Amino acid sequence: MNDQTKTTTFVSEKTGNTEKYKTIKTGVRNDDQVVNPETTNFVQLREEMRKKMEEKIENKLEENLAEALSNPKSKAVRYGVIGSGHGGSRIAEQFYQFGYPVCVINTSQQDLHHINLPKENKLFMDYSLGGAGKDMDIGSAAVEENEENIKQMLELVFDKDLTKIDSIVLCISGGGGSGGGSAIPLIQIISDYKIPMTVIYTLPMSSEGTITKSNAVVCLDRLAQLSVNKLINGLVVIDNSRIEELYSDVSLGGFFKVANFDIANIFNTFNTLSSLPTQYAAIDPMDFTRIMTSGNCTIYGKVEIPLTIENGRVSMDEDNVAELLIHGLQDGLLAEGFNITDAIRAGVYITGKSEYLTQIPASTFSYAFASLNEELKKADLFKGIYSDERLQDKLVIYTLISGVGLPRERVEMLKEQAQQDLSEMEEKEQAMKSKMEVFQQTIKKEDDKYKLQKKNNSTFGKMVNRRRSRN
Ligand SMILES: Nc1nc2c(ncn2[C@@H]2O[C@H](COP(=O)(O)OP(=O)(O)OP(=O)(O)O)[C@@H](O)[C@H]2O)c(=O)[nH]1
Ligand SMILES: [Mg+2]
Repeated sequence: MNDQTKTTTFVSEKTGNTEKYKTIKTGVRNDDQVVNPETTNFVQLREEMRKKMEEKIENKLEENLAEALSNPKSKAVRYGVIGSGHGGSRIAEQFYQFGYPVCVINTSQQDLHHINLPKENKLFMDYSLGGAGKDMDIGSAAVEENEENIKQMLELVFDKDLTKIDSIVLCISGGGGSGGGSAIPLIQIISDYKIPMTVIYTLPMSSEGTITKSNAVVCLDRLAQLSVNKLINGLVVIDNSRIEELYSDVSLGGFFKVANFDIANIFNTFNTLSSLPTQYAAIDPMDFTRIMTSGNCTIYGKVEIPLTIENGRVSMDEDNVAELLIHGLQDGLLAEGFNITDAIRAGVYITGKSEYLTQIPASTFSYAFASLNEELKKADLFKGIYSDERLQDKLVIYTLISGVGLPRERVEMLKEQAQQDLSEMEEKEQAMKSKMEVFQQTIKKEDDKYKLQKKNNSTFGKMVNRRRSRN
């Protein structure tokens, strides 16, 4: 083998300058491998090398997208996550698995035990018998009593003055006593740090009981007030009953796992994509922050759009893509009953295999975005297109809509269901009492004072008070 190196100069077509070309090896193994400087078209060669290099960079970025989802450095916003109550802690735990700093609180040691976090990131508020038994007053009082412990944990996990993070995400599963009851005092405590805060709030599943449903509505109402008063900067509403519909084939045991993964994964995807470079269209960290802090409620979701591929080419027209996008958008949201025409801002992140993304004409995406903007009644729409090589014959679209009002229909439905269940329960209670009555009595209507007295004198109230006087 006769290896030789040469340096060649040539005139760049682009700049017109004379450039020194790299050293070229002219290894003579057989005729095919010989690079002859006299006959080789260097412009073409350089073009090929540039393409290869671009492919390499592209692959790196694509690799990064998959990796970036669990890389704390590849985030637009450094969120610190707090979970309260059982459901809230489990959603927060899922964020921890994506690499976010997380801490959780609960009145139940049992429930905390199963949360896979370091011990110092979990705070047990020893306030009641264990759990709040769906009594929101207990969740609220437990937080008030533990203010110093909570602050200590926040400063341990997120550093003093919370300097390790830019913003807080507070996860609350509405309906319970610990999570729901804790929400307001917890927000007040966090607000002392003057750090932007987003609440992820879940509404109950369809099969849940009266107290859960009515608690969920009461807590949502309180959070909505805080959102209006800007004590919280974003209120993300997730509806468990909507997720139940989306995953109707998932077993009851696996439901919360699937739901929590989706809730944290989609949020994390927005936060990750907004930090990544793309050769198409980018939503940058500032755009993402603007969407997240638009006030009122925020909803989000993801949808898969199958691509029709013929002979390795995408064969879909503009109308087709736009239609799928608009229909898919509403279907994929993790909440329902909102009026999306209220939206102030929205972010649409389209992801797909770069091979197919480059085949879809820019006008198709523009048309889809324009139709979407019509649908949202001219919200401020941010558009991102990112490659994701994990995807095959489909696009995955992540949508974030903010500034919408409360989900009126859903709230009314929850109130109605709670009211109906309550009447049935009262009837049953009445019937139960009459079964034990020796003499016919008229049951006195309870006023608030009497109710409170009854609560404290109830077996449950007495037990809680005894435990508290021991502490
Ligand atoms: N998305 C989601 N929702 C959950 C999960 N666990 C519970 N929930 C929902 O949250 C509601 C409140 O339940 P919990 O979170 O267990 O209640 P808690 O805050 O611990 O309050 P107490 O049990 O009363 O002390 C339930 O009715 C469910 O709808 C979860 O892991 N994920
Ligand atoms: Mg609980």
